[in-house]
Amino acid sequence: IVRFTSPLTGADAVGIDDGEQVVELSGITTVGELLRLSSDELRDRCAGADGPAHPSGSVRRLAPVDGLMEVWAAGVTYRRSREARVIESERAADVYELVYDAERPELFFKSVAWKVSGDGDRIAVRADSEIDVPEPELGLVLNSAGEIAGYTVVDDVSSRTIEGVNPLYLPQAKIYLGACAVGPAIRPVWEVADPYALDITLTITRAGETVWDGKSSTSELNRRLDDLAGYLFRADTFPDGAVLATGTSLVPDLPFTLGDGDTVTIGIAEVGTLTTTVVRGLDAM
Ligand code: DO4
Ligand code: MG
Repeated sequence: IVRFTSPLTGADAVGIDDGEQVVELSGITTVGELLRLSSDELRDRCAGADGPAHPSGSVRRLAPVDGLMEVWAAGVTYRRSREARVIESERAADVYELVYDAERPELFFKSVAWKVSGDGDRIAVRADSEIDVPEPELGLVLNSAGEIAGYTVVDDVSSRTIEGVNPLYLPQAKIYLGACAVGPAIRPVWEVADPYALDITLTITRAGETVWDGKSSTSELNRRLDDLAGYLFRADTFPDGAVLATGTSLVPDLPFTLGDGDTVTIGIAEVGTLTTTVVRGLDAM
């Protein structure tokens, strides 16, 4: 499922991309509208796509997040994330140790829809931070009933400098313009046989050279996906659905940091590849 600029009208559109062509879903203009449907209704709606068709490579994809959709994220759901945060936070290390094993997961708000970057867009590191990293994460696309409707790729771009000083600074480390990228598409839930067996890769290139790369798998996740979604919907409503990033398992060793002009490529098997370019500071976004 892709959100894109219609070459016919120039307006935002939603369609089904089979790799060769994108077929518009007539009567639907936002992903949020699709996420008001149940998973069964969504499946029927996708199978019946009958709008204008465009060659797959010819449409500009937009982040598949719009309307009233919100992006949320889970934290410390992989051992590697716990380890890296214990090292960087020193005196507050217990906070991360405790939440890794706690029944209630860490969930935090990440972005409103209109601020989300898509595939081919820019992401940003803060000008008041020294160590900044991408966080490649499997994103759950949740419908308004809280069901997993599909999967996407999320980059939970983060300032390690700011979070490392004090975990109470987490919103400043995690929520700012350019800190959230989602895309390039939504892979429907019925097309992914086992979401706990997906390879995740991260490649960071600088002036054409790879400066960091790594690989992990959702098999290392310390939580159940339905459980994370259940906590998000326990005491809140999402009329247009939500994206919930499920935590990172790839964290470069200190003192690696993203730099201005870096290219970040995140691949999740069966879900997609999200590529963005880093800029430094608000003025460059
Ligand atoms: O606990 C802070 C954030 C953790 C996080 O974003 C992650 O584990 O991916
Ligand atoms: Mg994260």
